[in-house]
Amino acid sequence: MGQTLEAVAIDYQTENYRDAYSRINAIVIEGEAEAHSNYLQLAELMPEFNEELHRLAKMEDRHKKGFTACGKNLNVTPDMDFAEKFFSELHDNFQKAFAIGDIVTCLLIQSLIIECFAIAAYNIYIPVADPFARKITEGVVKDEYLHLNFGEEWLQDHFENSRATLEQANRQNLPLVWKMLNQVETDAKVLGMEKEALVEDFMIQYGESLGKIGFNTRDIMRMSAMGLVA
Ligand code: Y39
Ligand code: FE
Ligand code: FE
Ligand code: FE
Repeated sequence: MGQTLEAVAIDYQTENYRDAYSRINAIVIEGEAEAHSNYLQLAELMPEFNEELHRLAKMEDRHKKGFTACGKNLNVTPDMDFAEKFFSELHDNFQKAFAIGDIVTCLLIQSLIIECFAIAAYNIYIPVADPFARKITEGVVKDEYLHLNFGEEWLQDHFENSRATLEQANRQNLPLVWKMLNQVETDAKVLGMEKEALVEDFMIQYGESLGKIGFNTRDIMRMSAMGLVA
């Protein structure tokens, strides 16, 4: 895509850049912290994967530390209040699903939706990041594919029993992603990240995952459209 080919000079020290970074950086830090906690909660629901899920949780904690360093490196104070609100609806839906032991919905929210969101955002960020953040983000994004893969494999193995719940959880949570993207569109653009590129990468990744799990093309089209009408 054009974004990776055009060499756009970005001044990482401007007030404008650092102001936008205070929100995007906070979102990423909060997202990693919640992902850490979500995998620990998933471990409670899936004791047979306890060790693996603790390993994934530990990676998320490392990611959080890495991105915290990225903010410090630019002398930015992350706006954590903004970030907490940003994730609150997805967070609440995960907690509600956890409370009733709904593994399928928890996996859809964390391992599919949030991981695909992270993969899209990090891949789009890498070419426009400052050199310090670029190195960290390159390391992080590799792990996010492992997290996505965990959810894909389990849901693939339990597809027939999960299908209806996945459709329902998709209907409830995909619209939140578009709402979240709209909230950060302006800030992301200041960082050199176009909303169209984020949406495109998210949809490609998410659609591919639904396909791996067992949905057909028609299902994937229908499920993807859920977000767009919200
Ligand atoms: O699994 C993970 O590590 C995911 C928590 C991290 C999500 C990060 C969310 C990134 C959204 C950034 C939006 C920038 C435009
Ligand atoms: Fe593109
Ligand atoms: Fe992560
Ligand atoms: Fe992750």
